[in-house]
Amino acid sequence: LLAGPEGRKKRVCYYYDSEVGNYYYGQGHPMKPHRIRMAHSLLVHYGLHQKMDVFAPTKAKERDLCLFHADDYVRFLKTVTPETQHEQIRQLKRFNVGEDCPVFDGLFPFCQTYAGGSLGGAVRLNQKMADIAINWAGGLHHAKKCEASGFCYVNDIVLAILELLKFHEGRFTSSAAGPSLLKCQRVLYIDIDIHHGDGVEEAFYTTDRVMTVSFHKFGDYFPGTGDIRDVGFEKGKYYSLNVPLNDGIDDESYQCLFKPIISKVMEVFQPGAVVLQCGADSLSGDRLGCFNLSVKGHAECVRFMRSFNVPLLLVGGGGYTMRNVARCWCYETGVAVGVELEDKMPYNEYYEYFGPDYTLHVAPSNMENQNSLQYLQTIRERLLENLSRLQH
Ligand code: TV7
Ligand code: CA
Ligand code: ZN
Repeated sequence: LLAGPEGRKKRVCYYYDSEVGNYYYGQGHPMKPHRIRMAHSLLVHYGLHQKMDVFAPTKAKERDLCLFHADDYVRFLKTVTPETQHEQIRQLKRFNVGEDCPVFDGLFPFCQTYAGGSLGGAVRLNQKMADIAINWAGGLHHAKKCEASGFCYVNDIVLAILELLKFHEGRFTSSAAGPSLLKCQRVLYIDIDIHHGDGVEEAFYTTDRVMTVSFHKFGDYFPGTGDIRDVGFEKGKYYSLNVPLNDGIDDESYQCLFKPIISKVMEVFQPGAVVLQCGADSLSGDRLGCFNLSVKGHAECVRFMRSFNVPLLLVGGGGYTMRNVARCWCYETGVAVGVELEDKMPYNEYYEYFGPDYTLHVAPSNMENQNSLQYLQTIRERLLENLSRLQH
């Protein structure tokens, strides 16, 4: 069979827990797990569940989480409750649990659930039972080894990458003794959330087995890291890539960086698997974000990564205007399975959220794009130059 422009048909597996939408960070908090349930409802009403293997994630065990996180931090997450947190002020401070990362009812099972989805997806890709795995509840990229940060408690992405590294081999290289079958296991991580993927970058900053690439707003914006000059350290030098952006970036400007940079990365790094964090706070009109991407522009990153025919794990992340998050992840699920969804929405449980238009796509705004052509060209050249330094 000839592959069309969308490439070969893919076996897609999808992880969704029917409880995830009930977890609640607290009044006024912008992070709302309910958006995962909205996205699920929408994609089910589009019939996408019939085109994938749908799984309820197995909750990650304490010892799974400890493959990256410190034992005492995981123990704290497991035992702290909204009622008893006041007796542990020192611990709360130490683990950065408070305003951005509050203690709420069911915090630990929430962590186990979203980490379980990403881990389950990684295992399934390793078993070669799927080409693409999806966990929209995952993508919590700020969590550190012994610290919560930016709405994230455990780093499901780091855990999934560690799992993928167990199996995925990329290209073969030649040893000094002549050509031999030396295994080079490499995973590529790409992060299109508007925030810098600092937790994942930090975890793999000194290794050449994981390349991290984050596109983010940079300058007076959380978490403050992700300078273009931060390229990795020691063995990891040039294996971290940061693409700092200004307000108002649109689809065209974004893709004129994403495509050439990622093409070069795929060519020189040749990963055995790719993890794409699809944070939807880079969409136009996000409550916390300030970019101007359309759902199609955002999803173009998914379409592009899918075209390489390398095992692909899609995770969620940020996204604070719930109706647009649901639109985005529903449409991207369609891209993964290879169907183009009708703009007119089917009726669904959350239909009233999508008024007055009830369409999947919404027009980006007329906000100014503060990324000049000159700026885009300059950073593209600098990043491609860094990439040329790790060739061979
Ligand atoms: C992946 N921005 C996570 C992005 C994490 C951003 C921040 C808030 C925020 C928190 C609230 C709240 C908020 C309206 C927005 C320096 C501070 C300022 C806490 C009030 N409303 C992801 C994290 C970022 C909490 N944090 O990448 C409770 O905005 O800028 C900061 C830090 C100190 C703490 N304060 C905010 O998208 C998932 N927080 C309302 C209630
Ligand atoms: Ca990012
Ligand atoms: Zn974000």
